[in-house]
Amino acid sequence: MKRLTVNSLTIVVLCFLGMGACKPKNAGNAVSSDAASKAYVAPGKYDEFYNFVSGGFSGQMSVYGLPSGRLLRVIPVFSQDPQDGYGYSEETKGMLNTSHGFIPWDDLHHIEASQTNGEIDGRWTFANGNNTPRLARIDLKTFRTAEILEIPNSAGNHSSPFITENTEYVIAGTRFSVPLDNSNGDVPINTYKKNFKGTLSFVKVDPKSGNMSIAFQIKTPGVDFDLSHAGKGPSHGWFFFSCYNSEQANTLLEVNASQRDKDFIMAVNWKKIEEYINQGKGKKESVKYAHNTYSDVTHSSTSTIETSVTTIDVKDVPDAVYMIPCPKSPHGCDVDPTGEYIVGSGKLAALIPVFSYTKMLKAIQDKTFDGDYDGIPVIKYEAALHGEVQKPGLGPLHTEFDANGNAYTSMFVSSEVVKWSVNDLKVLDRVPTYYSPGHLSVMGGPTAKPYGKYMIAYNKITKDRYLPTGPELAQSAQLFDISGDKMKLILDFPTVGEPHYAEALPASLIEKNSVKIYKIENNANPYAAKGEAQTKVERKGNQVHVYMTAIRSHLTPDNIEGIKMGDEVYFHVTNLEQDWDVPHGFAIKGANNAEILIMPGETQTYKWTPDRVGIFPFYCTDFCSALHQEMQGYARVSPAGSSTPLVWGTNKNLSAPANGTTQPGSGGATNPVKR
Ligand code: K7E
Ligand code: CUA
Repeated sequence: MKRLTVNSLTIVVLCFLGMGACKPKNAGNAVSSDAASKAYVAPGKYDEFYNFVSGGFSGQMSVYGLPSGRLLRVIPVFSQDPQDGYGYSEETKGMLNTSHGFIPWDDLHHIEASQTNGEIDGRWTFANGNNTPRLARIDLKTFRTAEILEIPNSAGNHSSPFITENTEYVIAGTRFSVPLDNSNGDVPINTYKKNFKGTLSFVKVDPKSGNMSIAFQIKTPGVDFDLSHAGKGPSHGWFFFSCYNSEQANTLLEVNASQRDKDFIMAVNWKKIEEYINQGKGKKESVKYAHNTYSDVTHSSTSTIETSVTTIDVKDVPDAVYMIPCPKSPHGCDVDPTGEYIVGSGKLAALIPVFSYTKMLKAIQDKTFDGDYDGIPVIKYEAALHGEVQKPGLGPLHTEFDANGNAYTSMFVSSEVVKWSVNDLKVLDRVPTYYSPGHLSVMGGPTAKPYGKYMIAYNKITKDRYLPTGPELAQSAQLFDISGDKMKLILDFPTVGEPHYAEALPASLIEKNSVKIYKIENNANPYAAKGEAQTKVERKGNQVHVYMTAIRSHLTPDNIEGIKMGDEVYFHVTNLEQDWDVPHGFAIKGANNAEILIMPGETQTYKWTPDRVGIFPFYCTDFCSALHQEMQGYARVSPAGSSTPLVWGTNKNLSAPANGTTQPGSGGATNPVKR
């Protein structure tokens, strides 16, 4: 959620009443040097965890080492990244294709790591695109976005990408209910109740390749789905979704969607729905959505527009969907490691309700219902309730768990983290955060076997916490040692973009699988030049294709003539290196995109449309060797219709004259240059 989601009036009133300290005291001296040394990782030493952090409105995912807080990488996912050419190169543009065309930005909120038997397996992380609904899968061997799947019949994919305990499904619940894609959307907005619907998409993950496909979508009454978590252990087979706006308001939601005392957690028995689907109860509907994959062999993306999806209406799946009342505009919906307890965090509630899976089942069996919500049975609140955490703090948002039966809940309004016992619901400890935490992350917190040890609060507001940087201030993470009874702050570090959810994975699961280079002999990019002998320049109509290689410290060819105004020039650059950590970059003056950064053995393509006649320098953008500054060249652009012949080479005297009369015998091979 973004900054002041709890309406500002509430905050002012609460602060005024002295019910919560909006700015904790002693913000500067909360850390002893003894505590801080726990976050110290000496130069040259490795961190214990990789921490994958959402970038929010940056559309990226960043990777930090823990406990040091050192930034290791920013992985481009839903947004173009000029740092490595993602979304700019011809090969990666397709990753950002959607049914709306090329969409170079999104709002990435949640990270979920793949699991096997309820434990992190270190293969992939998933991420949601909140604006133009999408799901992404990141390959942890390469730290690259391997796949992006658009979600049809959806608007604001917030309740996502939470997964089941064997990564059978990754979920996408719509935040905005809307008229569905193949219905008439040209309706008055105030016909929300009649025409707007919600959907919950169950996306199947291929256990081997990781490839995603939409198995089915459940159509629900129009509400806002906020967050979710899968059941695990005994509750495996169920999914729990918090929803707000059960009032079905379509305007001024801060007031109109805060009317009811309780909204809901929707409990979905997806195993049962699978059965209905297998019995043919689903309906194929025509929709349009993009499915983009990236290959490490062709070093290219493929974007396919899919045209149908299977939907099933909640009304047609009796005994599979129930509502549990949850006070008051719930946000986080978190399941404890045992799978027995479901925690709902009502943003405006002064307590935290904890539901029991066993009690819920019993209530369903005994039909202990309190009427229905648009046909969905509503379980009596008390019948599903394990109990309430009393006076936890103000503005509860998200809860994480450790390995010892404790829960940690972020309090946005009172700026603190509250530790409580899942069994007896007693508050055990509280610690201030600076300021207004959103998500928390305990190491392994959403799994069946948390590692515990550290907890991080991701803060929305930092105010005076760092050196000022003008009106826009850093957002930040705060690392706490939770190995003892009391939580201890040990480190602050600023984050890239706005952090929402994050997950930390033991380095031992990932480190050993990290890809170092791409083998040049496996490079199947159709434009690869797998050696300098294969370099060439070809004209196809007004397209000029440059098959270029890069190796320390020259580009081949580095002189190109015969490009003309009106041409589109494609530089297909293959990095011939086969050593770890030797990328080369490429850029040319006046190109209106980014640079590209090419990893060893890879081919990437840079498109340039010259806008004037003249000489255009190009160069390697990554400081790759002592003679990196020498890694440069020139392209000559002649007027349209001129007769300058197409010639190219490296360490070769090209013979095209100034006025464009053709010389015989020009063009072709390269004189090899020693490294
Ligand atoms: Cu609370 Cu989008 Cu998960 Cu942010 S959401 S904080
Ligand atoms: Cu290659 Cu600098």
